[in-house]
Amino acid sequence: MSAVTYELIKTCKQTGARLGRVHTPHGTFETPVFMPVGTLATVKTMSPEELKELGAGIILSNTYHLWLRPGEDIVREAGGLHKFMNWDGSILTDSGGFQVFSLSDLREIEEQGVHFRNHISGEKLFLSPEKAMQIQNALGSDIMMAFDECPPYPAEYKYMKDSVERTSRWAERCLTAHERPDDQGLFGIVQGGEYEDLRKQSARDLTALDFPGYAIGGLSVGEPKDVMNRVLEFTTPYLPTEKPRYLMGVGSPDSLIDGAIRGIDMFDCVLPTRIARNGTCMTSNGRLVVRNAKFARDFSPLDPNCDCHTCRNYSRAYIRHLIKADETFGLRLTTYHNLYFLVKLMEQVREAIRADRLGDFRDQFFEQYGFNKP
Ligand code: PRF
Ligand code: ZN
Repeated sequence: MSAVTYELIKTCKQTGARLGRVHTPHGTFETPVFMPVGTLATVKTMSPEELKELGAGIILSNTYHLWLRPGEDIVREAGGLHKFMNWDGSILTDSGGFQVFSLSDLREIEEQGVHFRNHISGEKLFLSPEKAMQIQNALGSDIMMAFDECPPYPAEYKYMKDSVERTSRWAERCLTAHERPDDQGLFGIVQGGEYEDLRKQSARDLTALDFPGYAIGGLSVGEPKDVMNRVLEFTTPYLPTEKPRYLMGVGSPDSLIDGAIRGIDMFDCVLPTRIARNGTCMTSNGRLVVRNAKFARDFSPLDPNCDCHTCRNYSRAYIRHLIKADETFGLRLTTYHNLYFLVKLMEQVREAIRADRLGDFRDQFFEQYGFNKP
């Protein structure tokens, strides 16, 4: 029995979206789910108690960052990432592949792995499938990700084909190097850019290796929205229905709903926490830049339709004041609200799937959020 299993509860008759449950050694969460990002073993500004309270069942962390500091040995000595950060829910760790490509310059890809420079110290480093597995085994995350290449958008067909084939060989090496299959599940990552035959080839290669779950990578890298939706539509049919599907790095409310409609179960993104720290909130009526001068005397909550701790107790005027004055409490209040907003949104998505009306829910949500406006 795999460390991570998926239970499909039902599919929405209106859209085909999936309602399910993922079981890990640190509990069960319902899907579709949004996973807050805790890059450096903390979801910036939030305590684990607050994450629990706002309804998060799984968070994401990063191999690359924890490898550079404090180093995976320290986390292992602490008793693993859960103990180190005092989070007893599920944890997924990204493999470092994407971070190497997005954060470091001077990278050089070869069959064995990737040479690059530490984005903090400038020191020369090398990451490989084996190293990424060794680090994630030391961290002890519930879900580990295979070491992949996330090519830029757009990329030439020939480049993408070679990259997909290498990512498949790397995935096989990850499986071989994985030392804790009984308490850590390893997910494969489908690449292939916008090319239908390459997505198919990637999905075929990876499903042959029988991972307990599959991610779709290489999206939300600058392509138009309709390209992402089309890629999801032609990729998910090649993935097994009895395993969870994770769309990496996607977290805008519209994309979460449109991803769920295309059969995605898991999402993560820094978007809600990052924009919160620069004074932008997601609300049922669209984005609200609470930093703006027009909120100086607005004593209403961030979102009149939200019942989160922030919205029940604090006004736009107060939060604006805190953020303008560089008071960290302001960042905690907006971060809490944005995470609550996405966690609640996914709860509503699951409720709509249960009632076979996710299509209607999408129309209503888009109308109110303002996505349908020109
Ligand atoms: N691969 C990995 N992590 C990722 C991505 C990917 O393609 C993306 C793409 N949006 C985000 N995070 N390993
Ligand atoms: Zn709120």
